[in-house]
Amino acid sequence: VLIDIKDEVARGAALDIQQAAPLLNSDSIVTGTSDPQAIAGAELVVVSAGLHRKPGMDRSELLESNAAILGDIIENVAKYAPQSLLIIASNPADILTYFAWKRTAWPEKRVIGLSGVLDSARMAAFIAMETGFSISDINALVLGGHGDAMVPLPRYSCIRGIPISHFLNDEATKQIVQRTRKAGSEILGLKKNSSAYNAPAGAIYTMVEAIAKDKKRILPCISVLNGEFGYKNMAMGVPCVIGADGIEKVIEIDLNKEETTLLKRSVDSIANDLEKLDMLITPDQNIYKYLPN
Ligand code: LAC
Repeated sequence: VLIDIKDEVARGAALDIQQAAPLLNSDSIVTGTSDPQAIAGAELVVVSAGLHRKPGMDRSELLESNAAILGDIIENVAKYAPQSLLIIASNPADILTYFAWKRTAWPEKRVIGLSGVLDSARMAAFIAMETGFSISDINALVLGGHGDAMVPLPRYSCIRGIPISHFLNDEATKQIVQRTRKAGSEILGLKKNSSAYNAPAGAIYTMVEAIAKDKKRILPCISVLNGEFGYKNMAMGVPCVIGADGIEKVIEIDLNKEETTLLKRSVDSIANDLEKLDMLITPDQNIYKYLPN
């Protein structure tokens, strides 16, 4: 079921998907509505509502408006689908994932944010474009926040198990890292009236499939941290085992000095936004300050 405050828009979008079902050999029934109660009993809810950026804007600039939009939505999810898992795709995704976790007071593993699957796909696409090798053999990893300070990790990126440093020199790798960080803005700058759409949709599909089929995939997703990588009371992209229970485990990988510094920079930018969120939410729902261990 698709839900939008604009009832007819939701119904139209649902019909469009329904009419694609025969072509995808799918017997799914897709409906659209503005009634939040339609999610009653849902096992998984994906929230992609909110404003998108205009060219030149930072994702953090959406915080105030999108926290307001998500406040009501999260309340409805907690009310009508209290047993569900929640995927947050709205921006700024790290902050809003934390916000959703705080608001629902659900266990950390049930609230998952979209970031690393998308950012890693982008990095993999750039590696394929640069090397000319099949995307089937390319595996990239991006951690940290879903903002310009995100941390693409060339050392953990490979082509059929062979580190990318075997194929790409430092300069080429640096370009790929930079382009990955700005990949969303690059698209926005070209399209102007819409942010990226297909790659985020594909990333959400990947996460939903891992949950629905209990695949135990290792996917970089935004998780609320409880000491992992040295941080707690905040959320950011980390490697997660994703299955039917949501984030079944956060996998802590070794980071070298440079990678640790880059992650800290990303954390600082998230912390900055969390403080803004702190001012936006009422005292009884107050968040704790993030605390590096
Ligand atoms: C992007 C937006 C969706 O990265 O955050 O394209």
